Amino acid sequence: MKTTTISILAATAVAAVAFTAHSDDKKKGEAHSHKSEGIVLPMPPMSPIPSAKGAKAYIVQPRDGKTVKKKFKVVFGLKNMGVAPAGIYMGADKPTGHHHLIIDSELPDMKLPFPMDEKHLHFGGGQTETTLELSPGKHTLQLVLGDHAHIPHNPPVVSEKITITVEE
Ligand SMILES: [Cu+2]
Repeated sequence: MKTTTISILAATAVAAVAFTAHSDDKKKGEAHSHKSEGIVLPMPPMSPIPSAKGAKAYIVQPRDGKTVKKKFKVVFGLKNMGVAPAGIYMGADKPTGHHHLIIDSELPDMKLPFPMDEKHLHFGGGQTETTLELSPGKHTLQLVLGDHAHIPHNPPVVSEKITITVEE
C-alpha cells in the first residue's frame, strides 16, 4: 500500500483521493487510470511520518524578548525540510509539513492532530508568515510542524518557545 501512487488534477484533491484509495482497494485502478493527467504523489503512510534528520523549526521574527506593536508580523523558519500545504505528502525522500503556531499555551499531545482554536493556529496553505494582533503584555509563541494530516512528525519538529511583550 505504501508504494501506491495516485494522480490528481488539483493538489487540493489529494486527501480525498488518498482516503478513497486507502479504504477501498478496488478504487486503486481507478486512481491509476488518471495517471497521465496530473501530478503523481505517493500515498501517505500512517502518521506520524518521520521528520528529516537535522530538521529545525524556528521563529525568525519577532526575536525572543522583543517588544512589538499590537499588530505584528510573525515569520516562520524551517531548516532541512520543506513546507507543503495540508493534505500533501511528497514522499519519504521529500519530507515536508506545514506550520502551526501556539500562542500562550504548552505543547499539545504530539501524537494527535494539532488542536484548532484561537491559541493553536494552522497554516495549512503552506504559509511561512502571519500577522497577529494580541493584547498588551507578555505572550509566548512556539511553532510545531505538522504532516499532511496535521500530526507532528516523529521526532516532532518544534521551535523554541519565545516570549514577547506587546505594547500598550
Ligand atoms: Cu494543520
